[in-house]
Amino acid sequence: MTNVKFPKDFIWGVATASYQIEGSPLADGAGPSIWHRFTHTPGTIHDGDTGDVACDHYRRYREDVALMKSLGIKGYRFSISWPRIFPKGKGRINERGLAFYDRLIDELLKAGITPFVTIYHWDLPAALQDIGGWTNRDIAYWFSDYADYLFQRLGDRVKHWITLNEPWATAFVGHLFGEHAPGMKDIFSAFAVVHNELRAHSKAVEAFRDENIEGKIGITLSNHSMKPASQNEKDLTTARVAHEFTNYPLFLDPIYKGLYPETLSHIVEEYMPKDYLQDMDEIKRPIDFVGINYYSGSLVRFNPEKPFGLETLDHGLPKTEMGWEIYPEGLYEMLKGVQEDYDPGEVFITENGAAFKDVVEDGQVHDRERIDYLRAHFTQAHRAIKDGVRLRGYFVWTLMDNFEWAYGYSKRFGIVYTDYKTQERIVKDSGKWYANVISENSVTSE
Ligand code: IFM
Repeated sequence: MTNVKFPKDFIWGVATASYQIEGSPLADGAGPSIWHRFTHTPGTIHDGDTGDVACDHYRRYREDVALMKSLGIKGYRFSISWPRIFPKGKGRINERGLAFYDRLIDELLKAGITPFVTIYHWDLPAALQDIGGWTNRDIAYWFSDYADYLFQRLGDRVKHWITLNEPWATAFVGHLFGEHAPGMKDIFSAFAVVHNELRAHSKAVEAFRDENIEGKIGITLSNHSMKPASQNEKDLTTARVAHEFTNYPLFLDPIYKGLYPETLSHIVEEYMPKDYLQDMDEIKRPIDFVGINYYSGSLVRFNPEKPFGLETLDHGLPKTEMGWEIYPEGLYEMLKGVQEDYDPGEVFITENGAAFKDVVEDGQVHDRERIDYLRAHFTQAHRAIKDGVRLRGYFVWTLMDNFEWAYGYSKRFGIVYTDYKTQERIVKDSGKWYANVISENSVTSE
């Protein structure tokens, strides 16, 4: 058994997102989001689930903050629902929507928990979708105006801002695979979205700097380890392209270098919006930290029969309830890669966690597998710190079981169990274990 100690001031946190937990999507003058519309479209979501109630956090946030406090949580990453603040995405402001986040932030600060605000975690105002959503170039202005308003109103208390959560998923799961809102299946739209997300991110960072408020701003990116299945030249190149396309390089190369990743750009050039190169200088803009989301990994092999010659294979490792292989070393690879490739001032793991089939027995949830999963990933995070990564915090996905997008409520990722009938929260064994990790600031590996 070895015990690894984390740096003093390391931020142990949990993460959530507005549509996944809040419920009351139209309360207090909010406009509908694309997710509200999508979930109310038959056939889109497992079992016809919606976010209408979710964890009822909009009304129970005080109890949820108290719960976090009782676990010793130091940081809370949550997202703000754009259509609560701007019901039509732009123009008229809805003060009652903002008031909810005002109260939440005050409650967190009172509990000694540092707020990390994600400005966009997928719930675009439906009114903006009606005029093209993320495919419309003007979204860079709509988004930065929205972000700027948050900086002005909440920037006295929020010191960590994340512009976008997993822009890859918005572009490809939402616009190419059609599994997420807005449910489109068009490759040209998907690449236009990537580009407009980068433009919007950059404009918001510019607005943040112009406000001259104290605080840090970054972006959160999804990652899936893509290791070559062999040392064969073709497998190596395919794995490289898969990494550039699926992971942080697709967004961080433009942000840090003003270019899309080299190998990839030759392949996808034809799908990029016309004249995209003219925007690259503006996209390149310093950020203060990078947020890494990491869950799983695959092996990559070249197969000419597959689109772009890309075939992914299992490592042969155990899987979570999502069917995702548990590959903790991939977290180390991502952290190390980000530090070496861009040398960001700070790095946060903004999401990591796992879904398992949880059962309540005598009022308890013995989720041994989740503890093992987290322990293995914490250990890799520690290894990365030892090897020079400026990792400052770790946000477990997620505080409590919630609406897992197209999977509805069928997948449970929480360290707290949500009983959706009664809204009772039950701290799982993993939650108790995590509380102990936080209080000791260390992890014991078996
Ligand atoms: O639930 C999601 C979250 O909204 C974004 N990252 C991945 C999580 C698990 O699928």
